[in-house]
Amino acid sequence: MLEGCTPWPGERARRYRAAGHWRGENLADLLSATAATHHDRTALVLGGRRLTFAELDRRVARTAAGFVERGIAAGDRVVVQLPNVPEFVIVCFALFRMGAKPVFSLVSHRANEIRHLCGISGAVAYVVPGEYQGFDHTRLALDLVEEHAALRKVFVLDREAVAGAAAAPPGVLVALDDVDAEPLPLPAPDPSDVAFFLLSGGTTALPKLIPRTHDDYAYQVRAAAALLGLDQDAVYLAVLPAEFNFTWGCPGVVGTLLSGGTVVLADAPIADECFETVAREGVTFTSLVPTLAQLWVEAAEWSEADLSSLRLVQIGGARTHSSLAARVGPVLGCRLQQVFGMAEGLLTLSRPTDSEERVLATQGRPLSPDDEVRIVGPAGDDVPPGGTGELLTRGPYTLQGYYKAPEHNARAFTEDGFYRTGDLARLTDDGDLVIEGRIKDVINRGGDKVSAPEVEEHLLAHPAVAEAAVVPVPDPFLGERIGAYVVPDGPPPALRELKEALHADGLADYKLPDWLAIVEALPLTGLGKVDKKTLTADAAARIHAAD
Ligand code: J2J
Repeated sequence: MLEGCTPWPGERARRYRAAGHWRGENLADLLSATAATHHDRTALVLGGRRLTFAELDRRVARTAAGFVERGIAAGDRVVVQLPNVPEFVIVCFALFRMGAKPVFSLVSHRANEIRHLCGISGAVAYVVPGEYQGFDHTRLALDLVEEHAALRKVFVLDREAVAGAAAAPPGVLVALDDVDAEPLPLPAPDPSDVAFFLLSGGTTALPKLIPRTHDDYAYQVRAAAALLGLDQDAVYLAVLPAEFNFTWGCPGVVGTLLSGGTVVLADAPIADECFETVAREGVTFTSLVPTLAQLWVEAAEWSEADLSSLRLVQIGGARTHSSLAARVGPVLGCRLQQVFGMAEGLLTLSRPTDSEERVLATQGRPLSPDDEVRIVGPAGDDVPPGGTGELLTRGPYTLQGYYKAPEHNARAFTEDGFYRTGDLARLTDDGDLVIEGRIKDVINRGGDKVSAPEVEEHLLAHPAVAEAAVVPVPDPFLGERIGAYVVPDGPPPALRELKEALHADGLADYKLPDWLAIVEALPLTGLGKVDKKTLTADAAARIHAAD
């Protein structure tokens, strides 16, 4: 396994192989094998663009050869930041084929996040859209090339952005279209090695990289696809960003493609546009965060679009209110599946045969019979059956360690390899998981995970801020928003001023505080740490009083 990653202990690896979970297959070959069977069927759709499996496989092979021609080698890391376009899929599978490792970045990430990703991954290349939603990614990429010695290539989706870019060192900027060469015989990547990196939702100031192997991810998507009964008639609408684990492989984009089904990419999650796409393409399933599901349900009550092809909507990523869950099926005319998941691994899902009561009230059961789940109290002991505690897990597709993070790993994993999720959960008598809250210092803003320490660090860098603590504040739509408690240094800053400063710092916009309380001091726990429980309760009371 790539240096800096933690392999599964031998005994468990043998068990997962013996059980047939890990089959020694790599994701690129799996796609080629599907293409060989499904040749002329449609693999990818975006608006009027359609690619058959044969075309997709050929583009992947040519792009892989093109990357090799441009000096990208097996083992290299490549930060990939693209919206939901076919090229995202092509680039990722091309990198899988040649054994280079995509590092998935959200399109909303800015200098702060990308600088860190390039630094920690030692990326040699960065794939960008050009200008997207008013932001000049090419400009940022060129700045980062100057900062990071390892970073020597920037591949740009929009050819015009290459021509229009301010003076770049020769050979650095390359239009993605030009990454194209006669397919080469390339050595197959090792299935037990890292295929790509996902980002952690982050309990630390800077996001950690999650290595996902070919073996573990192929298993995740195969098991999830089997659970949903996917076959070549599946049509998946990728509404959320494709680089989100939920969209990419739960079973999502990869699971649908490897089942011979069609992936329809949505370039915006707007309900009415998505409904037209559902009707036009005969979409059979999709995955949404609760806030989007809410918007869809509201829009569907007015819409005349034909949603009759839709059989299943998966909802996950954040807490789903039972009132919303109850409306999904009747209004959208399909089944609901609750999904609890994490880029680190463990997925729990309700099953198609579950009673309505179970589907509405729980987050279902682990995907794999070999997922091990424990619910523990603060001292690390198992709580009595039915009790609430921290969810710990290990299994055939849950990481054994973040990339190059030995100190953090020592805290995030137990000695026997269980990952401490930081989520509070309980198990029902039927074995279903119910998520009750969390102990990690993260705000879940409508499914977007924001590390409180990261925002605090940026607030503290502002001259008008002496102390800062970031906590979730309740929000009827997003579930939670980002609340900042600030002890000022001199005249108190306004929320707008802080937001502008953090934006200028290069922090992604979804991490900017939504709400500000100026206080004289921050409450402390007996151990002298900021008492976030008190602040969270205080924020909820203030919001409630203001309503
Ligand atoms: C409450 N909290 C949830 C749920 C995730 C499928 C689905 C989601 C993700 C994801 C994913 C939740 N109810 N149903 O990767 O493959 C919160 C928990 C969890 C964190 C992980 C997938 N579903 N959460 O959301 O890595 O706090 O993955 O630990 O972005 O989201 O976030 P992330």
